Amino acid sequence: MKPRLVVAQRVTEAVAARARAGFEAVLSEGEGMDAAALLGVVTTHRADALLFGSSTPLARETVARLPAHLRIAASIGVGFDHIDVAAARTHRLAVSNTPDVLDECVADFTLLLILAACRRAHEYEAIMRAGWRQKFLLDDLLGLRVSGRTLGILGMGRIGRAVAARARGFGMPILYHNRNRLPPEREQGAGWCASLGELAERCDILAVHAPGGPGTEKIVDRAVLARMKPGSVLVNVARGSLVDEQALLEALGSGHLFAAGLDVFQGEPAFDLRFAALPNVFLAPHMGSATRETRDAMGMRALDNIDAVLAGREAPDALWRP
Ligand code: 8YV
Repeated sequence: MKPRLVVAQRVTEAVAARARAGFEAVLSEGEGMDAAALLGVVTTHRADALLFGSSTPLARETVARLPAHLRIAASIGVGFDHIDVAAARTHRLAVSNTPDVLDECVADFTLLLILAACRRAHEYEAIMRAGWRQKFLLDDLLGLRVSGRTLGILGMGRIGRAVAARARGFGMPILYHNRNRLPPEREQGAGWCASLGELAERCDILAVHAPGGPGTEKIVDRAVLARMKPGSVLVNVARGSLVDEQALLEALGSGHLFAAGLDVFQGEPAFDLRFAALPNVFLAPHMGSATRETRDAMGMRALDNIDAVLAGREAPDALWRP
């Protein structure tokens, strides 16, 4: 008898194939079940395991109502601000995420945002799609040279360090802020700033790589943005909740910031359309991890966690441990 699995949103073909082969699986083709639909199908299918993503929040009330036969809820993604981990612990429900496997692609995407924001990619693209036809002079539409500019990394975890490795290749000095200073082998020459405010003041490009969730809402607030150098750049591939968007819109509109590159927003997918009206913002719809290889690897890693728990072991990427 195969174990019983619910997959709460569409996954890549390779992940779906492994789910079908290893489980009695119910696979949703949609964008992510809401709590009511999830509770219904997990119960009627008598699921042992759940595979889900950030579009299916596991809030306290939902966790409390999940049936006892569900042994693990494995999330596809490294961020877990959509999961009430404390509630999962209370109900002894194993929950897991998928760290490591997306570091390289999210770091690549961060460089894409840095380059696109500094080099005015959105404006150039728009000119081409409108037919170009007008000559530009040597001082028209100038961007910022990336090499030699200091990159400030907020959150020097695995993704932050992968960004730093790439930025070194672009000739960018690196500063970072973490609560605690890293050992030298992890710093690789990057300078530590004791506060986010100090980092904001000293860098030319600020890249946000902090986890979302309680205590991190709007840590890049109006005061932090004001401390950034005039003409500097902000990029965010982490979570929209980390940034005060109203203050960011004002800083971009006034020209205090030269540009921003944004992959994440508050209230996704219904992001604040005022960003789309600004020429100095490069926008993406939360695609940092979106490559075939990485999305496959994320799904496989989530299934590895499910396999472990159903075999009586601890999930390798457990979000709480007894
Ligand atoms: C995912 C992400 O696309 O890993 C994360 O935290 O934000 C993205 O890589 C998303 O979470 C999929 O559920």
